[in-house]
Amino acid sequence: MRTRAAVAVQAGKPLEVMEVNLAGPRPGEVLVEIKATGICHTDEFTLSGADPEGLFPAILGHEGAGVVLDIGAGVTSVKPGDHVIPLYTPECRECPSCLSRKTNLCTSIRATQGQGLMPDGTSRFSTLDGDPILHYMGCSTFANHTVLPEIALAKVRPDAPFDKICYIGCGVTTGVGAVIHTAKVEIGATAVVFGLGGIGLNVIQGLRLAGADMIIGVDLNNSKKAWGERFGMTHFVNPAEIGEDIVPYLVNLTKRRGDTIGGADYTFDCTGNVKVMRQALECSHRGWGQSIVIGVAPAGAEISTRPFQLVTGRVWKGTAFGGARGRTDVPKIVDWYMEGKIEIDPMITHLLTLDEINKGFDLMHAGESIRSVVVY
Ligand code: NAD
Ligand code: AHE
Ligand code: ZN
Repeated sequence: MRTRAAVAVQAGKPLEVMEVNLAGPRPGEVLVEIKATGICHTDEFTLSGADPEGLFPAILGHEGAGVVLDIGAGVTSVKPGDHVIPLYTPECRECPSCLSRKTNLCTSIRATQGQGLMPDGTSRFSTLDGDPILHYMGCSTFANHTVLPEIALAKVRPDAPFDKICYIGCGVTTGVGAVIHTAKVEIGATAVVFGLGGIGLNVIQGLRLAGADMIIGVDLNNSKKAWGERFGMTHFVNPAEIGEDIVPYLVNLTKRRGDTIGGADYTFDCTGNVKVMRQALECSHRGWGQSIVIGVAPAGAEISTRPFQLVTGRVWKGTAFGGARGRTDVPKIVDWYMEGKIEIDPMITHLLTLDEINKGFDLMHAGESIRSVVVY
């Protein structure tokens, strides 16, 4: 079949909206009509050329929601008409990683996914001239129709709106999940969130859900203060305006109830900046502070700190997709949204057509959007 897609032809160039060929689902695969897709900072990261795994030409996008149109041989868990969210972290429930119960990082198709290919080593997308176009993160939601492995689809309730739940395909699950699955934040905790964008605000609403007492947001953009407060932030700090080093400032701010050491119980990097990752670790509490790396850093970037920071009990952790097991946890997060336990609507600041998709990247660069969503 033919479908319309925004193709990343070359690193650093705007996406090109065009008709492309899409081959039907092979065994174990599913054809999905994408109804809506968010634009995540990671799409921008790959398009910019900073992603060591970035390949071109490719159809980016990994934060979608849609409807199953057709299934390949052997597919049993979804059928035409089902509403689904694509999963860049699949859940096969059979590989050593899934069976370990220690990680959400299913490894069954990661190698081909990183090469922009389906598990059989081929692409379903091609130009109208027949040249292959690569998949991206196994999802390619910047195409109106896409093919995914069955294990990379979460079946969700049919009454949930596509233009909101697409955000659960990455940002919401990553932010809320980092709090609940990765950090396992407890009632009464203190926390610092660096970067109040599409991910950081979801960390903040996850902290509110978990019952944290003190939720400090850190951002260079003062317009993020009101955004953070909207979702439960209790204190805002702009590092450019405090006139001192951010680490001792935050350590002092978190001294409470007779604790003269200071430091947050949990800190989260949602910037992708390795200097910020170090600040986040070093402002976590001596003896037990946990610092969670969510941001994705460019090729060649490295983190550093004095080993003494770890010797004295701070823990540096990372999280992908908020530690969520997609087919198990994503339908539950959709339920939380539909039951009003978490908010999504106010964070979707811009609705765009596919033809306007590059505007979504411009809004992100200008710091004007939280989430732009393309509706097909
Ligand atoms: P975003 O652009 O919406 O937000 C980033 C925020 O960080 C902005 O508000 C910006 O002003 C702020 N910021 C930038 N530099 C800063 C600094 N030095 N100090 C304080 N604040 C600073 O991006 P997003 O969509 O929220 O994504 C955030 C990061 O998370 C990206 O690196 C993205 O690739 C990554 N990400 C990771 C996962 C995962 O599974 N680990 C999932 C999704 C996104
Ligand atoms: N390809 C990059 C890393 C990109 C990355 O870390 N991706 C996150 C999801 S970001 C979603 O917005 C992730 O899930 N990583 C785990 C994985 O297996 O890719 C690089 O540096 O090579
Ligand atoms: Zn993402």
